[in-house]
Amino acid sequence: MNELKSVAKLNEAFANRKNQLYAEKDEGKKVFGLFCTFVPVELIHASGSIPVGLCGGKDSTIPSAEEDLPRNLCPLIKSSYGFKKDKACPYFEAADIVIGETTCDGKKKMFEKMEEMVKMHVMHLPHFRDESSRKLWVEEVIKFKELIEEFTGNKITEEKLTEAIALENKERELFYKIYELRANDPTPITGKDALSCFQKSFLLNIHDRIEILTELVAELEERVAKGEGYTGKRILIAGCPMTAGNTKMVDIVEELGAVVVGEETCTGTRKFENFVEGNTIEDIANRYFNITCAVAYKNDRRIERIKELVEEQKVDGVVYYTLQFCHDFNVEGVLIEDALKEAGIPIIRVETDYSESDKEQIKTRLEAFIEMI
Ligand code: BJ8
Repeated sequence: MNELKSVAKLNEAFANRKNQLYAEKDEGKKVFGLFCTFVPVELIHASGSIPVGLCGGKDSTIPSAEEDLPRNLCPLIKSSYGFKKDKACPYFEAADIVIGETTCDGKKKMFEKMEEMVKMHVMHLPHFRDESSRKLWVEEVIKFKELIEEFTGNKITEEKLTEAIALENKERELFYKIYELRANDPTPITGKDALSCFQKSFLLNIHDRIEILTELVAELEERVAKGEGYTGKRILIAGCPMTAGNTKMVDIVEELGAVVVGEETCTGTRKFENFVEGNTIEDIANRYFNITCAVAYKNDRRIERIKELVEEQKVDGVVYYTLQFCHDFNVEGVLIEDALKEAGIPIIRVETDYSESDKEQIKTRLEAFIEMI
């Protein structure tokens, strides 16, 4: 099948992004480096600044990180730290400030060490999902707005905020549409290309993203109308984010002839689901508060959402993917496996890191799983 033109355009925009970002910086815009989908990017846009996701998906920077951090730590945390230490990520180097959050223990403690290398602000994310936690989070988002205004010297006006909300909501709408199209059989896009869209959407300029994703939707609609696309066992990957540089699971699944039709991850549904409903700071805070990350205590909504996605995307089996030493997603995986088995949904749990050393072993396990479902 011919390459999607919009995906080629996305790759081109990515190749130019570093220069474009530094040019925007030269114009006086501040760059905010981000680790997590909990950070409300609308506020950053509304101040005339630029949010960018930071590197953290490669093995290459881990040895340098392990000189400072314990080895038995999540590879995403070590890789990110190593990228900053080695000055190997252009986005990290462009960032005027890095925003962290109190999600998992490893990240939050790593931030204390990273603060020696870069200016940081850490948001307090409560782990309960009750009303008092929601209020605390609204307060944190207000504090974040104040920090942005002070740091950039730009006032976040109601008008700018409304504009920023509309832009981010537009991108969410496009990702919803892409998911609807992926629900077709044959599915019009590979998991590999879909993941690339998610990974790059953390890096590209918001206007470029909207333009390219709009074109992608049109191309996928055309494929669906012609009945073109990819067949094979339909897989949902659920679990940890697959940060740029990390395509290991999708590669293995698709090398085995199956096709990934959804990602219940922060490089998937957790990035785009739920709109900001309204134009106040509280409306923004509420949208982010509902992200179903495994760091939450009692995260039942996540289990329900995975079951719904299995139905919506016509999934044959779930690959539950965790990074080594990610206790939140690993332990929650036990609860999810129980719930899915009870519902008669095939699931396999895979724990891995960024190295290639276990690839063949994972391939053998997944091959048997895919044959069985
Ligand atoms: S909202 S998933 S981006 S915290 S770093 S938790 S893999 S041990 S990244 Fe995440 Fe925000 Fe949640 Fe999404 Fe585990 Fe590693 Fe921690 Fe991780």
